Amino acid sequence: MLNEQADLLARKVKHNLIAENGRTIETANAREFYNAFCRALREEVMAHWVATVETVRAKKPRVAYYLSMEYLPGRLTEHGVLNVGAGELVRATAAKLGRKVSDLYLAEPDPGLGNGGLGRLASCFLDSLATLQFPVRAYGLRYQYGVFEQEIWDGRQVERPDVWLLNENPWERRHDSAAVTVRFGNEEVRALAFDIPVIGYAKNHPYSVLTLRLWSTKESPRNFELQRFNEGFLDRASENLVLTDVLYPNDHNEMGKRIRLKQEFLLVSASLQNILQRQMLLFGSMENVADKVRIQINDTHPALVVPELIRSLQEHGLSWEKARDACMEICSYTNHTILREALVEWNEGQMRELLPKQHEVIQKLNGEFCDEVRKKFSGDEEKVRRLSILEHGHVRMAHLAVVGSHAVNGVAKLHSEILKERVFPEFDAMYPGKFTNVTNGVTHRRWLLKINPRLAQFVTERIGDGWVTNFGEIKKLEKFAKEKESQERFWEIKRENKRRLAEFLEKEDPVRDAHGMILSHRAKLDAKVLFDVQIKRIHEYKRQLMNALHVIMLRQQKRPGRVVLFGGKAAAGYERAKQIIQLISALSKVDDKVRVIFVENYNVSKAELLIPAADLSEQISTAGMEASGTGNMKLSMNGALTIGTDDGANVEMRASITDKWWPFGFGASAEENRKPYHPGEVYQRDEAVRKAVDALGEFGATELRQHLLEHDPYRVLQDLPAYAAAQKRVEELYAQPLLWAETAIHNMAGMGPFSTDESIRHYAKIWGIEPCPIDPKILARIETDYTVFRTANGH
Ligand code: 26W
Repeated sequence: MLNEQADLLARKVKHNLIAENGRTIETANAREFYNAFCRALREEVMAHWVATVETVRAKKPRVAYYLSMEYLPGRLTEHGVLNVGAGELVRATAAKLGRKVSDLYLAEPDPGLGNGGLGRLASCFLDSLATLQFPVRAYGLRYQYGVFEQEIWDGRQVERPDVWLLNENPWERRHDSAAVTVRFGNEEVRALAFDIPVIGYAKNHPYSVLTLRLWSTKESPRNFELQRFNEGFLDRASENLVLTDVLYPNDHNEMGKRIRLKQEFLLVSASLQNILQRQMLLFGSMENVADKVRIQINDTHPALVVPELIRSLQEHGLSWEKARDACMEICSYTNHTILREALVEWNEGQMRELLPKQHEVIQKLNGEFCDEVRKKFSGDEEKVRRLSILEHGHVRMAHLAVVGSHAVNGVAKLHSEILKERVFPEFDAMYPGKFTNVTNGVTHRRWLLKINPRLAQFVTERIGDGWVTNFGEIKKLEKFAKEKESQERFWEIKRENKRRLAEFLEKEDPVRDAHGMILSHRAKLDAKVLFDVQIKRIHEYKRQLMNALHVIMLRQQKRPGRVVLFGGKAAAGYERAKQIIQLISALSKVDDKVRVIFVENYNVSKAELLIPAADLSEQISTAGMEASGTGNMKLSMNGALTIGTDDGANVEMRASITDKWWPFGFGASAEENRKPYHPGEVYQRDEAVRKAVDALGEFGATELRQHLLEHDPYRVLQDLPAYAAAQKRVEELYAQPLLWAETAIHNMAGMGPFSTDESIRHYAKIWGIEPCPIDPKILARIETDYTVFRTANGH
């Protein structure tokens, strides 16, 4: 059976190579082989994709639309193959064609259409939505250049363009009939749709395929403004052509750029047109739109959907009141950060100029809203000013999103509490019940099953494979934590993963000189020592600097060896984050048994290598600052122990794992972090801290030192002594490998609540949608039609 299927697929790949690439299997290069193979696979997926779409079209359920400026899907092929259970088939097929599967999987670029947590969360959600067969569609932008590629030249970050679309992308399908025109005032831009299939996991039923639709202005020749060109304005003539060219490579920091505003509106307007067209097609009217459509606003970036939806519904004949009420029923908004500098505000003048009609709607909406506030708080003008969407010539996008939605959620319990009590307290009083929490998760199918096959096998051998679709079952692993055989097997697997990472770093992680020339690769790592891992965007609040100071302490105190791995990008204009990278790089140059490695260009693919190899997971943000974190979950389900503050989702992880198996918690609480604090006092009081801080100069970090002593806004020095004490406990436990393994297995067992399957069930309640599995009759009909084509091809 497998052999026959592999023969068939192999023939299809060969056919595809000849038909599309003009190549034979003998002459095709790696890239061509990859393209042909993926096209053959995509063909297999098409019937399910069409059947998913047609089932929804036939059943006409309420549908949720996910709007996000960012996605970080990671490489698609291997994950898709795994989800449909075709791993063996693909391996056998590749073998028949004389190629390695790894050549197939690794030839694929990693699409960097996002910055970090927010984008990766969106992609985990899509996996769960597809697997749970919810009627959902996702929209985003097809950036020509994703987040920059990071190189480290003599310790400094250098940004390189990410050219992921250099070659044809076999997983996207351009959909010309879905193109729409977006209007900025009188200016028109054509947006083209590119669809990417999101393949759900399935074992005992047909798998569903969701659509991720990405808009691009690049490919449409209409977007070139000949008139402007003739007037001599080349840059303005092609502005709309390049609108979707780059992802703004910034997280937690708003930049207020005109092109960014245009990008946000492009996503909103193109997606909404598509959504409302579907509504008209299925129901022939907007009367029931508030019943049939739900829209999720992923952070404030797509918040312009509020005025644009109200405006469009009025254009379709609804009254102002009906349009406004429908908008609030339809929209909900997720907040992903409370950092001030990330709360987006647009200049009102700019918005009026670029989006006059939408601005008018915002004004009217805000007028009504302010009156409501006055009524509720008996004319308290101070309150009105604080809540208003428009303030001092700015449009506050978070306020717009809150006013225009029926549900607002944070991404972990602590974060949602802080949102309600500190960021939007008056909004909460205004609209009781609107604020809720949906704790983040990760898809354990990518982040355990796919990236750590040995550990996945370990789990399945002990508790069966039910955990793959019902992650709550991971709890059953508890029973095995005490078992010596399991503890030893755990270590075998962890060591193997550590060796695999070490091998990769030796071959692929370069050390470069000041001109970017590769001098060498990393020296051999000892898989027996502790692998201590901090991987995430470089940001002051995430406190990579505290970790670096601790490395200095370890060395000064001649403590046992370990490997401290860092990975992460700094926003191009974020000077202090770049200084932190320089400091870490300087530390990595010192030959010491406490080794430091800064892994270049951290992205989803690198995460997939690093996470299974981690012993210790660094989740050390200043309590109250990290909304949730999701790397914390990935590392923990791969058997790393967390050293962490009571921040974001750490709090809930700790509660689920229980204090007994959470030995490395430390640091001030979010509440304590509201009290005044003087870094100089810690420096005076604590000798170990003083010595470490004073050594910063040796590594060229005098500015960082100064900043710590005078300001230290993220309280690095405050928590450093407690952090060092927790690290001491790490050392002690690592010296007892079996007890460490027991603890790690308990940590894995406690991760049940942190699958995105859970988060998505919660969102589905907010949206009020039900699963809509493929109708077998529809699939059968489509497969019949499809088979005719297959036969015509001689298969
Ligand atoms: C436009 C500037 C900008 C860009 C991105 C501001 C803010 C953002 C994001 C909201 C930042 C972000 O990615 N936040 C992270 O979201 C994750 C998913 O919910 C959380 O796990 C992280 O804690 C949070 O920092």
